[in-house]
Parts: sequence; structure tokens; C-alpha cells
Amino acid sequence: MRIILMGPPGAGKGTQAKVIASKLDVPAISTGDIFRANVKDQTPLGVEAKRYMDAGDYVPDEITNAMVRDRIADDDADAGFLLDGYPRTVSQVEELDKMLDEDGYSVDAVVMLTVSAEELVERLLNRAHVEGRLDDTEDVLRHRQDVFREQTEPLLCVYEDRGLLLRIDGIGSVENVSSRVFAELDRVQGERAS
Ligand code: B4P
Repeated sequence: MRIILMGPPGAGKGTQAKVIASKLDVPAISTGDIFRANVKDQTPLGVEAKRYMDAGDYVPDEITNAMVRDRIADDDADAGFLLDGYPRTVSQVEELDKMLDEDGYSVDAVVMLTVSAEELVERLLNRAHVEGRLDDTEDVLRHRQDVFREQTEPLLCVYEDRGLLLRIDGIGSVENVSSRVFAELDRVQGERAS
């Protein structure tokens, strides 16, 4: 399966991506994690991305798209993958469509984790204490929520119109949220098979 995992910052994309990808036996590809690894290693990509990430802005589409194109061309992504945090802009949707189309594939499902604004802020301030991420401070957090609303929420309509969007309640234990995701994926697969 080729699945996209969406949700506002702190919705639990990274947390759920690991569980879902492991069960489906596909790689979880997180653009945020790839950027953070590059920042840590101080690669040219990391130096460029850091400027945007620390401010809570999206890294420019050209950089992000090229990075994803390279990653999904790896052998381990041949049989499917879970994209965590990509696409986040309309331009990234168009580019992903092209990448998949070139190989005769398409997106199978888009999982959107929904979480209230208060819970998001609480989770991320908590993560700030644990991980010390520079983009988890209160001001940057608010900006990241705005960027999500302006640039990423419009994607929901795009995938809803294609009949691919699955809205999942992201509140509750990690296990409960995963169970809801699997139940919806099973339901959709069942419907498509019949
Ligand atoms: P990401 O790494 O995607 O980070 P995120 O949105 O903050 O986190 P996520 O939703 O994965 O939450 P998590 O599971 O950690 O992006 C970081 C930055 O990278 C972006 O701001 C941007 O600059 C750049 N970037 C990434 N992709 C890009 C793209 N496509 N285009 C341009 N730029 C891009 O969970 C959050 C916290 O909640 C954790 O502490 C977790 O333990 C906790 N949690 C999770 N599930 C929970 C639950 N059920 N209950 C309670 N707590 C829970």
C-alpha cells in the first residue's frame, strides 16, 4: 500500500507512522526525520532546512520534493510506503502524483489524524521538555499551527474529492489511535475488494 499520514504538528504522525508501517511491512518515510538527520550531520541540505524549521516554516518545495523523489526510488519502497508529513502543500501533491504516475502507481489512502488545538499545544510543550526541539517553543508552535491551516488544510479537500481521505480521531492512547487507523484501512480495503 501507498499511504499518506497527515495531521497538524503534534497530532502523532511520527508516533503512528512507526506502528502502521511496521504492521504493513513498508518503510515509514518521514520528511521531518530526514531533515532532522541532515541538520544533525550538518549536511548542506541540513544547513538550508534548519533556517526554515527553526522558524516553524515549511522547507521550500523544490528541496523537499527532490528529497522524497530520491527516497521513494530506494528498493525498500518498491512494494509500498507510508509517507509521514509529506505532502504538505498543493505543489507537493502535484509532484507526488507525478512521481507515482511515472511508475504506474497512485496513493491508496490518506489518513488524517484529528486532534484539538489545546491537546496539540500540550503535547508539543511536553515534547519540548523531553526532546528540546527548537521548533517546539510556544511562539514557533503557534506559527506552525497557522502554516498548517493555511498551506496543508486545503489538501484535505483534494484527497476527499478523490475518495481517499480517512479522518481518524487522534485523541486517546497510542494503541487506541492505531486500532482506529487499522479498522478504517481494513474497511476501505474490504470495500474496494468487493
Ligand atoms: P514533523 O517532524 O513532521 O513534526 P511534527 O508535525 O511536529 O510532529 P508529529 O505530528 O509527527 O508528532 P509526534 O508523533 O512527534 O515536521 C517538523 C518540521 O519539518 C516542519 O515544521 C517543517 O519545517 C519540516 N517539514 C517536514 N515535512 C515537510 C514537508 N513535507 N514540506 C516542508 N517542510 C517539511 O507527536 C507529538 C508528541 O505527541 C510527541 O511527544 C508524542 O509522544 C506525543 N503523542 C503522540 N501520540 C500521542 C497520543 N495518542 N496521546 C498523547 N500524546 C501523544
